[in-house]
Amino acid sequence: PPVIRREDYRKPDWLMPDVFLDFALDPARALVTGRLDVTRNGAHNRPLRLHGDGLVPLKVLIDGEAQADAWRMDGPDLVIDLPGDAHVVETQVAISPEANSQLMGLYASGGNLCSQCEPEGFRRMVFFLDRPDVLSRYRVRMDADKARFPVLLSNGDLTGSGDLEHGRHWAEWTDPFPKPSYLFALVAANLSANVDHFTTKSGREVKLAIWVVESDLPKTGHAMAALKASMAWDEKVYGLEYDLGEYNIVAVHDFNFGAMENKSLNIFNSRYILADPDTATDIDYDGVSGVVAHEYFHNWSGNRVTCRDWFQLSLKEGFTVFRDQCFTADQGSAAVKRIEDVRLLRAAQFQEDAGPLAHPIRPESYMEVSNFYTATVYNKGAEVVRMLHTMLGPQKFRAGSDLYFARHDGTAATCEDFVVAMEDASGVDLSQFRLWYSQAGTPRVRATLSHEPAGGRALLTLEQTVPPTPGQPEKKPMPLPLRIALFGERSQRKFEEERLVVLDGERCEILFEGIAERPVLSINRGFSAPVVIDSDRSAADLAFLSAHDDDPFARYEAMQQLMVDTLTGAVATGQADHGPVIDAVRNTLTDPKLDASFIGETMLLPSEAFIGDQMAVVDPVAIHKAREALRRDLGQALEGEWRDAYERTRANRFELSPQAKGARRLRSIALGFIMASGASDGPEIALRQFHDADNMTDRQGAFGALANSMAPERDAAIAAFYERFRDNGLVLDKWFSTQAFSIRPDTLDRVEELSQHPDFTLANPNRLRSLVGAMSGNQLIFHDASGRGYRFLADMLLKVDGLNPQTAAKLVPPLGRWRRFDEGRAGLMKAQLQRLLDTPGLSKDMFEQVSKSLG
Ligand code: HT7
Ligand code: ZN
Repeated sequence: PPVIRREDYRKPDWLMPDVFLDFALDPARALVTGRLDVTRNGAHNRPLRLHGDGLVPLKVLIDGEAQADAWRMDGPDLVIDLPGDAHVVETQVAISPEANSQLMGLYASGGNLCSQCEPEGFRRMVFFLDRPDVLSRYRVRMDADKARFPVLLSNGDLTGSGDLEHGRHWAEWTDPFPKPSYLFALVAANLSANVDHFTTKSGREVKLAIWVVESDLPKTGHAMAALKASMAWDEKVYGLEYDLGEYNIVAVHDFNFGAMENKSLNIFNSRYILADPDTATDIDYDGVSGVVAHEYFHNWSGNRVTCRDWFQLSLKEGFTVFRDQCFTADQGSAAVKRIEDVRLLRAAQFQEDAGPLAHPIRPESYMEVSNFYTATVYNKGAEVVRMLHTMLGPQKFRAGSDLYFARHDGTAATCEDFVVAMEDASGVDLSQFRLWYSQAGTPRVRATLSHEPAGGRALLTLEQTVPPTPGQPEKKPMPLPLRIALFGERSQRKFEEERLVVLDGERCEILFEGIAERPVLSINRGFSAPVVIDSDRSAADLAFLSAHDDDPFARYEAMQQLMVDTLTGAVATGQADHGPVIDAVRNTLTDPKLDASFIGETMLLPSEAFIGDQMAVVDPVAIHKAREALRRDLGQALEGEWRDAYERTRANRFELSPQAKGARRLRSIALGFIMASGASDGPEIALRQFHDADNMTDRQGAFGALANSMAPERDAAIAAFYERFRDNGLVLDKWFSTQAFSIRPDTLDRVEELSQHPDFTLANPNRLRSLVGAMSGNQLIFHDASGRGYRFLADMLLKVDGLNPQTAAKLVPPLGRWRRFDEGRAGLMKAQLQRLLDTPGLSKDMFEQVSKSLG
């Protein structure tokens, strides 16, 4: 497949200020007509090239006339020679939504019809200038069978509707805001709406509607509350107001991603809309509010100001993730939110940055753009915006964002435009900062602190390296904003106020004066830069920080580092001293000043994958053993404290307050440690929690603990869970994933068995990820030395590629980590990648991921 390069960007040859689309809808065969007002963009004589993907033109009219010799097909595209500077081009095609298994373009889900256009799905519905820098005003007419599809929606305002012959009806929608095709949406459905209203700060009344199947209406309250809170937050924090009279959200069960921010008609994966205590965990509730907010915030960061080309994706995604992270932090515990975001960054993005698929947040090239909706573009992109916020301070950052929106409203912008706006508004030179957009790889900082007691001085030396990544062997030093403080070991007090040090060279020294006692270093507080810190802090220093640091993230981090050092030491030497971790955990667990949610986060052991990331050669079995040994010892040594925590977090009835959520979190973690201690009543306690729970968080917590156990209670829980929730697809996904995450030795057998289960289907991305994605995230099981896990994944990928290449390609990366493993496993992983690559007819999506993974 051809490689598309950022440097080859050329402005569009033709523009298309106004378009009219007509959809005569039918699940089997929909007729789509596009009438496009096209204008030549600049002085040239190039033809009009309209993108298509799998389309056959039934009709092509130029200014109302069929001119057969004026157009031709060039591969999937329609190329038209146009004599003048302005013409009307009309085309018609037939498409089959119900045969569309890729879930891109117009497709059927649960009997309803919906569209997904980002990034290049529009061209699967109609010949078009399907690129984000061509903005048009849309008028859309659709007609459909009224009984089957009573609800007809598109972007903007409803400007007409009526009944037709033969039981059909029609609707016309007009969107006054020019937009690129990727923000187009259409829905024809039999759904009901939860309707509410929001009044903007300037007094505009907005009708809010969340469309779901009628029986799911009671599960939409949390999403609606999140939408209204997001609208208010964007007004308060960014001064940004909603700009239309309607905001519609439609939930569908078959969706390749989380949700889509189409102008005024968001389409969501139902897992990010539906929540009630019986079926959604607290994590699910947070997912709903985070994604609802994210899509809402796109109305400005993405829609009003969009991206010039797909290389600029992080312009909208990085900024919007940063915005949704700040929103969530403001709604509840900022410390816990930061910890969760950093955990995700390390799990998904640091691994990506260290592997064959590493790319800068603004990539230089791609074969298939869908492969670039990555943790790097989204989550590292958000960290880059966060660093700007840290370095400029909140006022200047806000001035920069105001300038960016004012300057680029209604246009397709670049990452460079964003940085220039920040620079112009703040007066801060961001020349070197631009490296964050162009260099891949996670910088490492070595921090060495020396103390001279006599002079009361401490000297901190910082050295940075940025590792080579594919195509980027040499790196320049990046500006790294590091929040730093020193604490007195004896006095347990912080010396002076925290400093913000921007390490912008390879090395720097920072002098602290008035340091009379031995200092302990707290660095990268709040995770102010997305880097790895190597320091020589002892276990005692880390335990000290975990108890006394006044930055909650740094406190969590110290505990994590202590656990990681203990576990990597155990893997390397086969010996472990768990004492310091046990003492530190006891201190935190019994600290009455800490809230339960923070305690819960801090008690979580580093994941097996993260421990592996710290090692030269990953040994999944040794890591698993070391981690389980620490869990057991923590469980046994602190059994009384865990039981105490378990009892004190018991609630009488379900509530969604931060305190109640924290208590549930800690309770399930305590249950896990009680089970790990080997206490004979562990499985019984878990089964009781499973049955007595009045909410999914407690039930799932117990189910997860039992799924790992060899006790007979496990089978009872699996059967009961299935019986109770077999008709609820989202909950059934949990049933599959919980079993696929199990550390039991028979998990691969069970996963293979589940892949034959009547409720398993490759056609639904959520279900696929719940089994196949979960299994490949289970380090012990996926990396079984026999290679069975690798073979199972490749078997599934081959089947899915023919149906939904975009979703298949996203599941490839675990195989691409072969360089990190011993020769045996590496060979087996490579063999499966090679098998995929050798398969005739592999999709472009898979080809790119697999060929890059082989390296
Ligand atoms: N901007 C949206 C991206 C998206 C997407 C990308 C590829 C394939 C399917 C997709 N559905 C939605 C989601 C977001 O970031 O808000
Ligand atoms: Zn987004």
